[in-house]
This record gives sequence, structure tokens and C-alpha cells, in this order.
Amino acid sequence: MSAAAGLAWRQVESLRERLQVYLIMGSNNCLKDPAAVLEASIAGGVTMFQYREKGTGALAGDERLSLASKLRELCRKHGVPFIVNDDVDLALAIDADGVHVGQEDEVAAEVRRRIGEARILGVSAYDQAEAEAAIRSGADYIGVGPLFSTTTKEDAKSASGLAVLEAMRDQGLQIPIVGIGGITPDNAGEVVRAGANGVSVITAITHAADERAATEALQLAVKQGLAVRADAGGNGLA
Ligand code: TZP
Ligand code: MG
Repeated sequence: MSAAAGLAWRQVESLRERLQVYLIMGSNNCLKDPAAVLEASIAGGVTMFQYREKGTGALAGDERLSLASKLRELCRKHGVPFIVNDDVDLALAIDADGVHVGQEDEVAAEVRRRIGEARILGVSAYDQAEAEAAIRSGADYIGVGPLFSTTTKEDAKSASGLAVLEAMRDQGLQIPIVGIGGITPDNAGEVVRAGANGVSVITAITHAADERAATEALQLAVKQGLAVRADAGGNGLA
């Protein structure tokens, strides 16, 4: 029952852990079978998954519903929270664990109303003002970025760098944060040290020769970054 699981996952501590290595993808991000990519990444320790079928070559209609259902079942089988990007109807149809919306998508407060209190709501935020608005709308976590340059999102804003994360934490934001945009095993540690609870990636896993190894490398970098931050006093965070 995802409603009960969703309630547990919405607890802040549990969500912080779930955000550590967050894979986002749709069929058009994958060089091979999406289900195989997801399974390999789950074997490598992916902690959360977002189905984001967007951009050139994205599936529509029955094909989209069928792939979403298949990936949803894989996540259910392995106990990985399954989030749908920007489509509340699809999320409700396949009993997803949550929805993620960007600033150009359906208004976050309305999404919260439609998905209820048992599902996770994630909202993209580029700066402090957007982060505060997301919190007021009922977001459980925010996705901050693009932190580094990325070619994956066709309409992405310019890279903000890590200072935005530091500023959000310095200004007292306690909400779980996941960084996004151009993140790899080489820079994931810095993202966490700057104040994120984890990293969300598309290409670093979907275009890796070995998706499982790439996920393990991200997991290691995040854990090391979290350990450094804890030693430094936690940067105001639990
Ligand atoms: N939102 C901001 S950047 C981005 C999204 C969906 C794309 C991230 O993809 P990648 O390949 O991890 O840079
Ligand atoms: Mg969007």
C-alpha cells in the first residue's frame, strides 16, 4: 500500500535519506531498455526514482502509461519511492508515491490538494524566493538547480553554482534539498557539503557504461560528503 509507505516516507528524516541518490529518467534519456537501467541502478543503491518523460522523443499515450506502470512496479518490488514528474493524473492512475513539479508546471499548492497528505510533493526551486514559496505550498522537498551546466533539460536555466545551496541553509531553510544539474560522482560530494541532502541525476546514471557502478560511486561520494558535513557541525542541518 503506497499510501501508508508514502506517509512514512514523508517523515523528514526518512525523506532526507531517500534523497541521497535520486535517479530521474524517461525513455528518451536511456541508451538501453529503461527497465534494465532502473534495475541496475536499484542494484547499485538508488534511493528514490522519478519518472520524467519529457523533451524530444518522449513517449505519449498508452506507451507512456505502459512504461510508467512497469517502472512503478519495479520500484514497488524493491521498496524505492516512485515519483512522477509533472503529471498528477498519471501519478494517481498508477498509485505513485509522489509528484514533482517545476515552476512552469501545475501550481504546487493545487498539486498538494490533489495528491493528498499521503504522497510526497517535490518542487523545483532556483533561488531562495522560489524555495520559500514551495515550502508555503506544502512541498516535502525541493530540487535546487541546475547547479552545474547540463544539456539534458532543453529549457534549463544557467548553472547557479553551489553558493545557492549555502545561502539557503545560511538563511535557515531546513527543508530536505536535493541538488540537480550536471552532477557526477566527481562533484556529488561538494553538492552535499554545500547543504544538499542528496543528488538527483539523469545522465550520470543513464549514460553510464555500468549503471550499477555509477550509482555506487554516487552513493559513496554522497556518504563521504555527509560525513564531512557532520564533522563540520552539520551546516545547521539534521
Ligand atoms: N532540472 C534541472 S537540470 C535537469 C532538470 C530536470 C537535468 C539534469 O540532468 P543531468 O543529466 O543530471 O544534468
Ligand atoms: Mg517541469
